[in-house]
Amino acid sequence: MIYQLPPLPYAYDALEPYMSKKTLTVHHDKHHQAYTDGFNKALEQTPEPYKSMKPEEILQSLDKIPEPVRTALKNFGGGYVNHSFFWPLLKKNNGAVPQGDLAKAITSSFKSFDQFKIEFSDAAKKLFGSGWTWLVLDPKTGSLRIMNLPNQESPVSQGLKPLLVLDVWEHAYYLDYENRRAEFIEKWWAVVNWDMVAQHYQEVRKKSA
Ligand code: MN3
Repeated sequence: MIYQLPPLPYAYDALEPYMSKKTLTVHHDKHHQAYTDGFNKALEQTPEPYKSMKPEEILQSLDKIPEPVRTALKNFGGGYVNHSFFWPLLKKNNGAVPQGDLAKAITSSFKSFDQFKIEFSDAAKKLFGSGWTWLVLDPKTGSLRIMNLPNQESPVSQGLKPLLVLDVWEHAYYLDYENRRAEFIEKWWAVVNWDMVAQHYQEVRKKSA
């Protein structure tokens, strides 16, 4: 199986002024492409049955895969999967907020939507070095949780179900915001695609039911 870089699901300038055309071009066409290439290379060394699994299933099976291919799959397979998950979660939202079941779940886990935003932004600001801030559903408790993971680690490796994610690697914001990660995080709320988050929430609830 050879994976292709999924096309960006909108124009490169669709998220201006929050994320520039230049940032999206480099981030998608260079960084995501490099993870895709690295993932394909790692798969050449991956033994069966893992080699034929879906990328997410490979990430769930990392502890059974021998080194050094395990680390290569964690880094490049994670980078491939995480960025593929990230792009569709971006869309100019004109101030929209979560609705329906997703809104209820956020309120029930974080007291209020505003409190959720504060906690998520705080986590993203505090993440040291490179990594991603996630909103996940924990199937064991049924509640939502914010978590930071380093580098290209994925919550699916821990049995958690991702709903929303923010890439806080410097390559995600440095061209637009230089070292001002906090400002990037604040602006990012304007491009969260809540319909897509709600869609993920419905899908994972169906699977855990
Ligand atoms: Mn990235």
